[in-house]
Amino acid sequence: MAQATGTALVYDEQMSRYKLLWLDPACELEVPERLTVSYEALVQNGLSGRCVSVPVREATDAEILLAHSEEYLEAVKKTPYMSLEDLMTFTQQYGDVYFHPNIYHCAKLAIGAALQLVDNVMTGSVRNGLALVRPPGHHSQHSAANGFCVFNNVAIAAQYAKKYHGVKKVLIVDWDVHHGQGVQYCFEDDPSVLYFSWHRYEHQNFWPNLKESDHDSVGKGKGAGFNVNVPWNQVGMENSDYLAVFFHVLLPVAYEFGPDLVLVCAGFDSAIGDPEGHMCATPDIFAHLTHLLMNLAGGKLCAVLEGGYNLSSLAQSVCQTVLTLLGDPAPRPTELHGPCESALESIHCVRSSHKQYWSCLKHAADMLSYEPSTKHRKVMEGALISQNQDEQGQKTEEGSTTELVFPELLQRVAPAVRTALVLPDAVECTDGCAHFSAKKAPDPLALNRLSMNGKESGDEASLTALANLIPVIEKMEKNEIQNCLALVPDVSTAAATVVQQANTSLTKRVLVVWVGEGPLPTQMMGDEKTLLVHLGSKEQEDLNSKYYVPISLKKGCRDTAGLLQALLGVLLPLGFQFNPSLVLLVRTPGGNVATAVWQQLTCLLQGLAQGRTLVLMQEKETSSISATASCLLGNPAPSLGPLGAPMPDNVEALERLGHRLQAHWKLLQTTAAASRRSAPCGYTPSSRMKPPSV
Ligand code: FKS
Ligand code: ZN
Repeated sequence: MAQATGTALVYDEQMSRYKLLWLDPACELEVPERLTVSYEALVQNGLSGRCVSVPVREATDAEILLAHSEEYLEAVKKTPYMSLEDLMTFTQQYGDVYFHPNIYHCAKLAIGAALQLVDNVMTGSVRNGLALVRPPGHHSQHSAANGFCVFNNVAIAAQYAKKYHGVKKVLIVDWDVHHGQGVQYCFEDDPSVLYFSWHRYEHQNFWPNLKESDHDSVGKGKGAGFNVNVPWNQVGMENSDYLAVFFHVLLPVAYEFGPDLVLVCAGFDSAIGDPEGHMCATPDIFAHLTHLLMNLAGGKLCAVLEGGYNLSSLAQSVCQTVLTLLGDPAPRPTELHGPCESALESIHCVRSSHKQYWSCLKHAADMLSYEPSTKHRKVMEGALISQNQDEQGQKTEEGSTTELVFPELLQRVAPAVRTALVLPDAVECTDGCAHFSAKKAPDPLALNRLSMNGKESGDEASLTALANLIPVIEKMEKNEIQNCLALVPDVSTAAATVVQQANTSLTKRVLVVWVGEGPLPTQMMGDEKTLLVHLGSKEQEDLNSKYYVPISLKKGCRDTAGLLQALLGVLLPLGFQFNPSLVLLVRTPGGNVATAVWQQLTCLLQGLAQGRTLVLMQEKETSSISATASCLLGNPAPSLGPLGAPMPDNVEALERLGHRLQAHWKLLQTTAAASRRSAPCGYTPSSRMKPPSV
């Protein structure tokens, strides 16, 4: 089947036609404007116009019964005919939810929207998409409404995908700030659905206050290991904390699982300014979270709205998600300080709880952290509304609806040319790329600069290839070209030239990812403007440099699972923290990396430097041109399928490397300073106590 393209937007204004009809402080946040404001923002930013508009439909009884009981469905069916008084009484049997005469209709549309999205993605009429729905779904259970949710939209979508599209494995990523206990209950003993959720927990002091939301609820029976809970025990979590969980928990497990479809419980109450979440991650983090999930399942990703109560934060987060689904480059992540102590505790605990189920975590938490940090974080001042809460985490004073207004959406302008190709004479051009012919006489200015850098000795062909790279880099810097694939006679010289050229400006920082064996250009061993990560098999002497990171793997790049672990657990955290303005991906001849893994590498690295990636390959490697160009053009990497176990030596080596480097690169940390190996999950009673209120 041809590569699916396009992003679906499933929305109907009808779902804004119900609201809270009585006074209830627990429910007053869930307003119709959540939906209309999100959609308006997509329209205003020209994003709805770039999406494929897919109509909603009502779910059928049979579809609702995929996750709910007949008794419950029959009870909800009666709500459109109830008096206000009866609705209130009906509502009272459930927690933190309200009914309205029109909510049953909307709830059927919300499921129907999710199912329409699944249909379109599974049949290949679009690549991915977002369903903007109300009511949300992830708290609702077999026979109960809960937490603004009537029917479990995403749980039903997962069952539906399995039943009607033959999907074998579904990954559900719940980035809403609340625990989707309804989804957890639905799939607890089902190994075909991997449920991941992070959530504000505060040692069970935050709603829904469940023991089973903790990291040690890993699933039951055959489903053991397929439920991953990351409890946040403090508020104020930032971009670094979210990314650290993706790099060290979710992504390794998700890649090992190898889903056929990714569903996202896309709640945006985990963003800054939200009156429920009290977190500090910025809306642009959702561009990265989305991007990081887009190369699983061959790109088949369906996001379904859950929570989000600060209307401007919500609208921006929705736009960032859709921009990324559409393939626009993600903005450079803002200042990442590394995860806080409390997040590290959570990461450590969840990795420990899951180490027996996942090869990628087998050696997790074997080592103690060497670099004790005493850092404490307070919720960003002035950015949040009232922090006054009682023991149950309920607000104790008015003002909860204070709106924090954000500046305009971060502009993300995609360059006119997505992918430039610099190829030797005889090589065919790939569709959709702009061709910068190497046979064209090079710009004399560029040639001149090269000879000033002492490159006059090379033969004419290699000089020409080099000279053609320079205008491409300049155009990338000017945002006229996003990325480039160049085949050159000698990758080593070309890489050195590019680094030199890029470093001419004071602000430029280059991440060089060197795949395969040397020779590494000697003038390029890393400095504060050049971070060099070398993925190869040769045992490297420990140079102890912060900016030269040799990752040597036994069997080199042929240990697919090991290489992927290096990519997710080391290279990406380093890259995000280094925050380059250009990524230079170099593949040496005979690097022996499988095409599918190479594509993952190429795709995932585009989350950095606003997607400014320059790939250098040896000119004979023409067979990899189309696979590489496809990734640079924004197509998802093909699914690797479930991964086997990485070679034990490699897992251990990576764990060791991470520990060696984490003093400098805090995003590599996976363990809190205070942790000890002995205790159940490594924590002393005192560190388990509720933190003082902020
Ligand atoms: C008010 C307490 C409110 C209920 C919170 C429900 C959260 C719902 C949600 C969903 F995605 F489902 F909408 N407690 N201080 O955001 O998870
Ligand atoms: Zn929520």
